[in-house]
Amino acid sequence: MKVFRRSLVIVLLIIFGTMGSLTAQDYQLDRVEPLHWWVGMENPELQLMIYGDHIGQLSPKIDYRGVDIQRVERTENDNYLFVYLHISHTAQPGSFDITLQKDEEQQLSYSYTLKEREDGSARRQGFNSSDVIYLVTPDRFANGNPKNDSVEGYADSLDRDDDYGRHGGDIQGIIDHLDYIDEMGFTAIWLNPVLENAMKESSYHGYATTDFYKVDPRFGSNELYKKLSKEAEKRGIKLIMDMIMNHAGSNHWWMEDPPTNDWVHYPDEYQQTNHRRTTLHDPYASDIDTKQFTDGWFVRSMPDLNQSNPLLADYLIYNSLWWIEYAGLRGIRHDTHPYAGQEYMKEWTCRIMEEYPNFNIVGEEWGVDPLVLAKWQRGSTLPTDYSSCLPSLMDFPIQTTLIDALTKKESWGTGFVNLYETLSYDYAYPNPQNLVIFADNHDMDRFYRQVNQDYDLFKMGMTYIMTMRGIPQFYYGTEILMSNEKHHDHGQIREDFPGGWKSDTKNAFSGNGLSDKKKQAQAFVKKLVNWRKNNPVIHNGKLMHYAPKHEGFYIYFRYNEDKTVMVVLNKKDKKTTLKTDRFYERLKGYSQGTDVISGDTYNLDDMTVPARSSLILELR
Ligand SMILES: [Ca+2]
Ligand SMILES: [Ca+2]
Repeated sequence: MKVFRRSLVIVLLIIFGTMGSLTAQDYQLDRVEPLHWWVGMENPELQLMIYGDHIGQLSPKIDYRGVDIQRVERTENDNYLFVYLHISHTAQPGSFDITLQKDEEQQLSYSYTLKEREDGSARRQGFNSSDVIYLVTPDRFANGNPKNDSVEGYADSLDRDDDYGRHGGDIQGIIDHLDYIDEMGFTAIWLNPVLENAMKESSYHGYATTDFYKVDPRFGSNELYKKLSKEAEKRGIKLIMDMIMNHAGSNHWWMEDPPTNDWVHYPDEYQQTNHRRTTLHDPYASDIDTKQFTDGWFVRSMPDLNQSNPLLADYLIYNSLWWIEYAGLRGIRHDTHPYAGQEYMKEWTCRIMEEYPNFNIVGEEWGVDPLVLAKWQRGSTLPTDYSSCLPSLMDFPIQTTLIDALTKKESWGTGFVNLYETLSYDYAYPNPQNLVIFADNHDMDRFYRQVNQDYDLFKMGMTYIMTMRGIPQFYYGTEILMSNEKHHDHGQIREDFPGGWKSDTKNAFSGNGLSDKKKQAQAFVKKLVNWRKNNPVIHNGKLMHYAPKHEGFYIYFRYNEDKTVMVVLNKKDKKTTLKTDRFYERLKGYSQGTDVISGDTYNLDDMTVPARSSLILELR
């Protein structure tokens, strides 16, 4: 297709070269992106990508007070124009015509709009450690609109029997159940990507973007996504958008007619990434390994975008800013963060944070060693001179060691001591309090499976995540002990939430048909999350923990000037007396503690801790 169009252009040029120039009918305008913009942005520059037949042969003109064309970039493909505007801080909201001319004669015109920003837009507060994030896979949570389950023109249609097919969940379904999310105590929602994935199969997960400016119609529309944001906001819930700068879907519209020959890496011969993320800081890494990591494709269906092309680099940045401003986002979860390379991730994060200084972005770096993660966090001085503006990272080291701590036998070097020691590497992070901690997510076995469906361990893990430093993230369905039968089966991990579909016989929103154990778990999570919500001592209090003595206990304290909370995790099979004298630094002045879940009060000098239990004691 690409070759065909190019040769067509050449043929046309030869024909018209002898006959004179192309006529107005030969030009066609298909897209202008971003779809609109705003006045009063911090950065006065804006890149417009204009796409359509032979657009590249035309010259844009704009006559609007405060808006000037800074420069025009043309590429080897004459179906594109990249127009850089300067929008002065005095420019007023309104619409203007972009006229596209040939030899001073207008061939096409497009009306472009500059909108007014919402009050406080630049100062918006991103998600932070006072929040608990609920992660939802939109196709699998609730079907609020059965009419959009299959959409004409989109090959991947409804098939609820296929774990990897589309199940019909959508944005309306999430809006319909915001009250449930709110009542559970969650104050932020992160949805797996919602942009168009016009892929043949497995499009439900959303990680193969085929249009960066369009919500997938099977999920809803841009307007509905914005409505979700507004409805969430009313309940004090912040919306976090999942974004992917590293790759697009192979059916992305520009793959048939790319703006430049280097728009994606390895356009002609498939090369897969080696996934060796450590090449980016390894002092001994070879160039070939590093290049294969950043430039290789994630998978065959996801072409690797070449962000070292400045036009693409800008395109993606303006796209991210557009969504923040348009949808009122309070944060971004950035997929496969290191894969787009250090330099670009610095530029992307810094330009977003310059525009929104209180915003938050959490990057996915699936490293299990804090030293691999720490270098990415804003303010890091490790290992050398690299510093980006990324405020937060997904805390994979804590997730991994939490599972080890809960499931492995206590010994000198295994069990709780793993967790204790992993936390000691917090020294490497500029801001450990801003890391996102979690027990599971959409890419790994359900937490309940990871702890071998042991309910006591489940409660211990949840207690840890909700009382530890950081920003907890919770995967939908974990509150009702959802578990996947087959190890690492993504389709099963992202199972439908019961009650989200009219025909469901079980309903986790109402509790109808749920087993007692699932109801119990849900009530436990609800109590825990709501308690955390109202306790700043957990949001930003200090932390002190005590070395586990391989007897099955792990004890830590969260404290500030007003309050001290003692957390006791006990893996022992029988009730045990806990000697508390070595905790004197934190117990000074306190004699009793009341468990926030059971309401039971314990004397601190003579504490009998129930078998296999977790206690969150508010000290008095
Ligand atoms: Ca639907
Ligand atoms: Ca890449």
